[in-house]
Amino acid sequence: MSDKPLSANEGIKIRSNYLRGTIAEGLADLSTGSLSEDDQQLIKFHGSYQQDDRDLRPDRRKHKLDKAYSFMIRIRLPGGVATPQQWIETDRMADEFANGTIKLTTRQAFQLHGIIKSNLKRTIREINDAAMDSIAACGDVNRNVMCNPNPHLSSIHAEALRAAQQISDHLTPQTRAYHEIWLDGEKVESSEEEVEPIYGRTYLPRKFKITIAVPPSNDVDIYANDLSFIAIVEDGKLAGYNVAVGGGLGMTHGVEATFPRIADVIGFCTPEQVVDVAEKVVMVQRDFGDRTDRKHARLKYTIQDRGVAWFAAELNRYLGYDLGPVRDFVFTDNGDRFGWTTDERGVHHYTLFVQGGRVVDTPGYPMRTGLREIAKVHQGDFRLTANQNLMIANITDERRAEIEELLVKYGMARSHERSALRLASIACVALPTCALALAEAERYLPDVITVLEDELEKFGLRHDSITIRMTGCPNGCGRPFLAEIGFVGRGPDRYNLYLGGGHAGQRLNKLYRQDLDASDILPTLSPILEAYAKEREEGEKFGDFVIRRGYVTATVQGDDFHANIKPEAYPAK
Ligand code: SRM
Ligand code: SF4
Repeated sequence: MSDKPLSANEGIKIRSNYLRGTIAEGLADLSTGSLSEDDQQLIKFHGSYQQDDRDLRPDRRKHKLDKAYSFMIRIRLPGGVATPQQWIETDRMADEFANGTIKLTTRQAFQLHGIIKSNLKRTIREINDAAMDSIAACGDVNRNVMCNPNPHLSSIHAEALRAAQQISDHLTPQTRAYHEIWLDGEKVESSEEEVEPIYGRTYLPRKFKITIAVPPSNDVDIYANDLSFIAIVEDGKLAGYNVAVGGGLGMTHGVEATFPRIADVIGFCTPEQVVDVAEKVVMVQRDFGDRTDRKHARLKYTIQDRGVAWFAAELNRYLGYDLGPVRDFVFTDNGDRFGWTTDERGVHHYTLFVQGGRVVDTPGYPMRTGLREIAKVHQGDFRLTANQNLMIANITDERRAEIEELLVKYGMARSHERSALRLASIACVALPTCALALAEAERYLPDVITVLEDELEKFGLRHDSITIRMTGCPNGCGRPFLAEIGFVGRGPDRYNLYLGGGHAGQRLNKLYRQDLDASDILPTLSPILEAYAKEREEGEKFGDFVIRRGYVTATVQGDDFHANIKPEAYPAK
């Protein structure tokens, strides 16, 4: 046991009486738009963050006004599946309570932004009325479980989705606090009456993320997750899953003890063992994760410090049986397949490109209205992808023409006729809502891509898929450290450029240039893109090319992320 004091959040959890704190009282106090410091930590477990509009900060400061507080709600959708009715309800709430947009997140969830405190309870209640919830969408618990959003391309996808839903249900916190506070559920008098059999009173040391992938697609980016299951198909049947542990991307600029890390594949389990393995991985992390330092509390550090072999042995001990040997699998990419696809049953799916995951009407492109109209007639479902895009899924032969007509009417039918670079882009939310953003991302990456597109055209690379991701800070919400081209904010209009990520999301990238501003981006990237166009080998991906040609060295694992950076990466003093 460490003799270092526990982090402040541990005390908040202990005092909270299973996540209640004084949230109910805080909501009733309408003299302020904010909640107490402790309750701001606790509402994360209920799926909400207190934020403020950072665009308005300077003006409000000038006029000596409080910050413009509001709340973000993250709606959990295991495997990213939503019914048309749930889409319609979310869309309605976006107008009625939020800022008129829906954000499709990198973990297949909906986010609503800009909800004022007096509307928070009503919004969460209406989310639940629509058979969705926000519990455990954030906080030190297992979050939204991801899964390939193509559940019916084969029967394997359907089985994988079922497993994702089972894991999600099994790991949902048992506290009645959520029901009491938001849904006016009956009050439980004593905390002793309830138990969290998996988490215990202090939940996990930190957030926990799980995903399931069906190779060859790694669109859910398994290597960025605390725990992943990789479907292994043998003789056309699901034999089971490889188990990968210890991935995570967040780090802090200038603190080398923090680093992104890719998950290690440690064994194999049968479909019947999946939920048990998930539970026991969570328990090992519950018991051994570092509760003294939140910057060192994720499973990736537990595994990095104690070793993969230690973790595998401990997991086997918790399970009471051994995981099997890892089986062969291959990932080819981590992007989405856009436009129409038809599955083995002859059912159709349309994947729509949604820039930055923001569903909004803009002049000339009424995407949000179009999707609402589609939801009104659609008889299948919607699938959010982990790349912030949207699949209108399960469209029968008879219904396809009607959906197609609406796609055309609202300008969405050719959403995928864009450069392959843009289609392979992700941007995190960043400004103005994210409290941690150091720079723009969602509002800026589209412009960066526009500038780069002219170069791609010139070099004949328009149809070459190169993953490009931008985040406003190094927490990694847009998974920039797995991109072939990653921009990570360091300050207003200042980005670190990372190159060399694996095209299938299997390798971390490496710092190529620190502190680029808008005017540096094109001159820095253009010669590399030109060299790629002229000198690449047959089938060579951009991330592999920049390593072969020595622009950066390959990052082997997280502890090597800050090593072997070329001196020219740093601007001259
Ligand atoms: Fe994230 C914190 C947005 C996926 C790593 N993330 C935040 C907060 C809540 C900021 C905060 O703590 O105040 C951001 C809210 C912004 C806003 O205004 O909405 C935020 N994260 C997002 C989303 C919405 C980005 C997006 O544009 O899609 C994603 C929501 C996913 C979901 O539905 O659950 C999102 N965040 C991720 C991912 C990607 C993933 O999980 O595949 C990561 C990297 C993987 C990982 O966890 O290591 C990620 N977010 C973080 C971290 C760093 C964690 C760490 O271990 O260091 C933070 C900061 C923290 O936890 O202290 C963070
Ligand atoms: Fe905010 Fe940073 Fe996450 Fe972007 S990466 S959403 S700026 S915490």
